[in-house]
Amino acid sequence: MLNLRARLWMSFLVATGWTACGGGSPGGPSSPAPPTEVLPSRRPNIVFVLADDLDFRTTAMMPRLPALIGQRGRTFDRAYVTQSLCAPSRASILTGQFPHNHRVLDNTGPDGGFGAFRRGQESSTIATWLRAAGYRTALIGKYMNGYPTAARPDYVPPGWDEWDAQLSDLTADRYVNYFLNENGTVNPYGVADADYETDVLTQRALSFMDRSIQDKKPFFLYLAPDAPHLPAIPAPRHATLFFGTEAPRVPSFNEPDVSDKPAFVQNASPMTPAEIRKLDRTETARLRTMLSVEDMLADVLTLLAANQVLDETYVFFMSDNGLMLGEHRLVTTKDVPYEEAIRVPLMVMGPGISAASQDEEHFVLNVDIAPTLAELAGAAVPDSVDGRSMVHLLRGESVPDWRKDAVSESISYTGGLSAVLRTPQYAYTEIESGEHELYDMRNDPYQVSSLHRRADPTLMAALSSRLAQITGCRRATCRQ
Ligand SMILES: [Ca+2]
Ligand SMILES: [Ca+2]
Repeated sequence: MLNLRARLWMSFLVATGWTACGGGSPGGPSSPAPPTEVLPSRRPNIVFVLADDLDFRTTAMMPRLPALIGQRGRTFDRAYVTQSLCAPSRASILTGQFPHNHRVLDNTGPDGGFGAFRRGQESSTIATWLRAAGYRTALIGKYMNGYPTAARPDYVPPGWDEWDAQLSDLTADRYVNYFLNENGTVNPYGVADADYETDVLTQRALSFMDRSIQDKKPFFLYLAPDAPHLPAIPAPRHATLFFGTEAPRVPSFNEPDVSDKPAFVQNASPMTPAEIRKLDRTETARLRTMLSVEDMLADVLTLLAANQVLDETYVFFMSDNGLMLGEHRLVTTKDVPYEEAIRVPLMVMGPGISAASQDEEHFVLNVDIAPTLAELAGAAVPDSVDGRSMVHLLRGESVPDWRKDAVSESISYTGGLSAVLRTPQYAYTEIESGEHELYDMRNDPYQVSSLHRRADPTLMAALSSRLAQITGCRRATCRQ
């Protein structure tokens, strides 16, 4: 297995002109290739890989990701999600809408998960738009929390030609002991090495891409492994790596003084040494599960290169939300208004995108994904979309009227509805309880000391007004 993987990896490096793992482009990272001005004559394929709960700190520890995508495409430093929770974020990715518009506000309950999404949103998604434009579409992996509760186990939503979705409501282990609905047939998987979820999804994805390429059909692949979501169970081949990894000991780690914070943080006890050791083991396990996702990416890119379609395929790598790893005493929570939860990795490679390029300036959101994929595919975008296509940003072109701030909404953990406005300088939070937070992100990037009690009231009022504008936006008003 390892030998085969090593050979696939080497053939990928050779096929794509790479000489060494982690080594940069043939011209070196300092001399990126000029962007291609001409779009491919055929419509591009699109592969969208979505990790689950992968935060930006863990992303930075992934050993092969830079060579696989980062150094070959564009990395966005200011990628945020409109709600840092699985189902609301996935609903935003699939529809291009804010949670306050698609109304999938939680993972469970009447306003949560698959039930809420199926009720109002499934008939118009990136899948239905791209399929209507002539694309062959596939969802492989995690669809929505609670799928397929209240529907038949063989239920396949509209818009998907290939459907290999995990039955999320029938597994607690995610990586092992699960069921896949494979185009209407439910198949069980166990605990054997060959049943490991990420690898099974990879094989299904390779088969779908191979068939589409042979049939000369442009394809859209939405590939969503469960990694590194808890319980993080690594593949046996990765089970002993990264021994001794720690959760990042940043200035906000196990924050001693939380008197500046809202009640939901003040109510969290400091972590004990035993709890910190447990968190470190959890982070080690999460990182191990990401090695299988790197194998997945490598296998996907190898297949594209071997079929000479790598230069007409866009590959996205993103996460649905981040995760708290002990910052402000918050341990593996996510639906909270802090940077580590709301900011996500986003890397894109493909035709017209410069190698080793970085966007440090523009706020891009999960609601921008659907309109971006639609523009790349030449598909029509319905007016219901709140996000904007970032195709010009992918190419490094200037977009003067691009948004200057981002908002992430939250419902679960903060003691009521909350929302955070992120501007280049500030992170400003309002909670339904009447509590506020304000951080100067340039001087306090770890959000250790909230300034809300001593801030200029004019500044607070301006931030509050802007926050209300976005949390009440709809369609075109969100895009302004
Ligand atoms: Ca998630
Ligand atoms: Ca503090």
